[in-house]
Amino acid sequence: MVDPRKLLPRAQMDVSHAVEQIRPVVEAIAQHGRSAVIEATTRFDGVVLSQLRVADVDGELEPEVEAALMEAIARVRKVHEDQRRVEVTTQVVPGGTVTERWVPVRRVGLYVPGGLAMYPSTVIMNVVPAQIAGVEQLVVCSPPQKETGRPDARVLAVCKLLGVDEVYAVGGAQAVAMLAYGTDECEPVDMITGPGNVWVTAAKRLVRGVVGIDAEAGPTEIAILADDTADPRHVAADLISQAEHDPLAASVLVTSSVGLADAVDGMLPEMVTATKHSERITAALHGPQSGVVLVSDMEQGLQVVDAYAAEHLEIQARDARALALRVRNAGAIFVGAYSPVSLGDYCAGSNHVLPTGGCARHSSGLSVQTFLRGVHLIEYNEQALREVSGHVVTLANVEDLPAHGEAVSARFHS
Ligand code: HSO
Ligand code: ZN
Repeated sequence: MVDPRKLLPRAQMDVSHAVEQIRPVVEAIAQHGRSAVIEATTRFDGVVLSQLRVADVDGELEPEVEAALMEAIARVRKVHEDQRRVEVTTQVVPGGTVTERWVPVRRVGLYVPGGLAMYPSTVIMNVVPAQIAGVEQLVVCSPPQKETGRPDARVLAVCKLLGVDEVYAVGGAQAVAMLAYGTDECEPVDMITGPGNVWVTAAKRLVRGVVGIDAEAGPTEIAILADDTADPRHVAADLISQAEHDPLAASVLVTSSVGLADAVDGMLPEMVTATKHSERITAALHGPQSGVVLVSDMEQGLQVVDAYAAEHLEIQARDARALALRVRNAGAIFVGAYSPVSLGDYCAGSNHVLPTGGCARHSSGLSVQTFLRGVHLIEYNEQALREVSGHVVTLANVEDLPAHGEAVSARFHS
């Protein structure tokens, strides 16, 4: 049988090659700590640091940027506060209960890229859920700039707005290694999240297990499921918007309307030329990962978008909400004409760290849950254990693990 996922091409990123190149750096930091971090920073960033931790976490922001960030923070907080989990106790039998507790990860490291790929909004999308989950210690690492030896002023300003004060001017694979193994000045973390280039991703792959890591993010993707009621100008604008991230970004239109497909196709060249990053947008739109899929009707459209499992799925069609409720696989679904992906990137209140590369088939985006562990508390009294002991012994014997059964029966025969 043809795997429908293979019909829609996806951009690939070669992380394994980078893993081998970065291994010695990570190992040196695991062994020698601070001095190896400083050495790697000198080598890769061309900055000689005397101090890794940033002394005063603060930076300049224009007033309208600060206002927009505050609005984004407020909305993301509002949505994520509703994601708090409640402790549930199930009485299995009288005298026998199981309680599920939700315990936050204690110390989390967030990697924030510097330069072009530095997104203040992504800092919000990582920090806010962690804080709401109850993470006690949040550490940010971001590369030092040549002139100041400090991370980007906007990174520092957002950290200040969010109340994060432990920030290190360390970037790349060396930041991931420092967070995972710790140094004299930086206690190791339990989990690392945040985006990064191929070196950061490779280092995260290397330290996975020593610490928890979030998903490996691939190039961003937008799929739009549209019928003849969609406005071609909006569709084209949204396809362009995510193509703006990366020449490897994917923009896929799935439509039952040849008229819409033609109209979008007709508008794209002029709209692309008029926008600032037309070069990388053109590369993304012309890459094998982008294109138009014509379907016979919305039913078939649903099958295509499910097989593709896009990071972002927009539905611009009649009964958009009803269609959205039938989608099984998507990182986030943007319903109707007035819910573009750009809204979700900044100010919808939803999270923009979402599964890419088809991972939406099995994974969710970043949320409060990402930073919580469900821990079962098992509490049976003597009577409740006695009643079920026969079954435990039987199952232990079936698995040829008699000492398991004896651990129970020992309590009842002296
Ligand atoms: N669309 C990106 C997130 C982002 N967009 C940040 C703008 N800034 C991946 O979901
Ligand atoms: Zn975006």
